[in-house]
Amino acid sequence: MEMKTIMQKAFNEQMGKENESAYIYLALSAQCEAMDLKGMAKWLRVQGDEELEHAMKFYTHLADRNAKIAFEKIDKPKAAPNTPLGVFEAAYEHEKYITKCIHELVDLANKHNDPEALSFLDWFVNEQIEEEKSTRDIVKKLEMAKGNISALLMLDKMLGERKGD
Ligand code: OFO
Repeated sequence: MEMKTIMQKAFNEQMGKENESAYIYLALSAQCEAMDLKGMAKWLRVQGDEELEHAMKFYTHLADRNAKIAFEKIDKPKAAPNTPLGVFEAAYEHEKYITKCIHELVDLANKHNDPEALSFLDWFVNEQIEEEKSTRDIVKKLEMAKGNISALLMLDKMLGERKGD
């Protein structure tokens, strides 16, 4: 089914937000590198790579439906917080924002009767549950580790085991 212009625009905007997410995660990763928390830096870098994959899912959906592909301007990431807890709180807040964006896309697809977009967005609805959970879990662990260097270093080691480049 041909994609309505309003849906094309919304999908392109979300592709931009996913690319922006990759940029944000890379900035958070760089902050962890600066704090010598290499495991956390790796976890965030791998997450940034996943965000690029999310962007490409939108790109492919647009391309497969012969829709117009347009690129958004990506702003410079905000200065990252200077504590590990602050970094992961920022990640969690960002994921909550992305979940809201995905839910708005679902509402739009419903309103404009686009079953193909709805079926595509299902994956993202579930993925966001996972994305919120993983960042929230790290925030909780960091809160528990507050002031305890060995706990922080153990968590850093554990997060560095995340598979990815
Ligand atoms: Fe982090 O899920 Fe995409 O943006």
